[in-house]
Amino acid sequence: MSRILRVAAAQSGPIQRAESRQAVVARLIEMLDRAAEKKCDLVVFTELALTTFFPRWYMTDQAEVDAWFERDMPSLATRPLFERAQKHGIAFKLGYAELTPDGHRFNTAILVGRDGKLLGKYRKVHLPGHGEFDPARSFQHLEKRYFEPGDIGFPVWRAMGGVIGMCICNDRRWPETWRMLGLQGVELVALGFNTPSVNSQKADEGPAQRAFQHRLSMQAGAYQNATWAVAVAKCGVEDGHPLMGGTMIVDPNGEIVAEAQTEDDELVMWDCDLDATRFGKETVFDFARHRRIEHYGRITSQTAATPPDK
Ligand code: CDT
Repeated sequence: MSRILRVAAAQSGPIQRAESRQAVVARLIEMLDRAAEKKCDLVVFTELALTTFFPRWYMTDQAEVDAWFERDMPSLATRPLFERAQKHGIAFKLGYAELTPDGHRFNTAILVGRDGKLLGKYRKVHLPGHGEFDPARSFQHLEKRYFEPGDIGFPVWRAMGGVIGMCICNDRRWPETWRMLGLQGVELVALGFNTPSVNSQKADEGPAQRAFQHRLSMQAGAYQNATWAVAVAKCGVEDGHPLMGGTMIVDPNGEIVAEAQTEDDELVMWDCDLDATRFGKETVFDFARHRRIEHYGRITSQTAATPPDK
């Protein structure tokens, strides 16, 4: 049986603060339709795909914060996306801000199967930024204020003939994320990102360096775990704040095989042969033969780096 997944990375251009969920969902459906025309199996949408990147705004009124969150999924606004995907028989991954019935807030991604049913959920573990207004930054990044760290680890799912995992934006910079997924035999990692084009704490770190760090993280994660990796940007200028592009599909050898050309709504497609993950998994990254867990204790027993006294 062929294990080729035709994947569409559905990059979102900017979403302005005033743009309604309905208008955004219409844009996502337009990309979904184009992916269906091309006979894609899976469409990967970005992180917080339904709104502007609201953690850049400092808010103190909880009602104002909660207006950016979804209490139900599908919600009234997103139901048309679920229905259209089901009609096409296409699976999708969607990122959104989740408010749970018992009042917890997460930066979440879901995987929805071809039948429109929820296959899996992931909640972002590595939350970047800060929790209070920081006047020293050129702009704010308040994910630590608005979200709790994910509480369900790094699950993977058997789906579409393969093993699929998800992570979200900043997670891609952490080898721990990739290895947790790799240790479960992941064959395709889907993620979305909202990455400012400039470092708010280092003005001379601009788009070129940010793009380099993004590629480095994606390519290393894919290669070192012999997995396909699909990274989908939200990008362009949102209310004066530039987000970098760089939507890409990376093969299990760490090579970028397809990349976006714009900072707008754009589809990037590739036929991902899941069997191409076998070689790496059975040779240089055959974890069972080569990993030496007796030397890895620090990875789960400490957070801060502790250099020797002298
Ligand atoms: N959305 C997200 O996680 N963005 C971060 C920005 C880091 S700067 C605080 C990223 O890692 O791309």
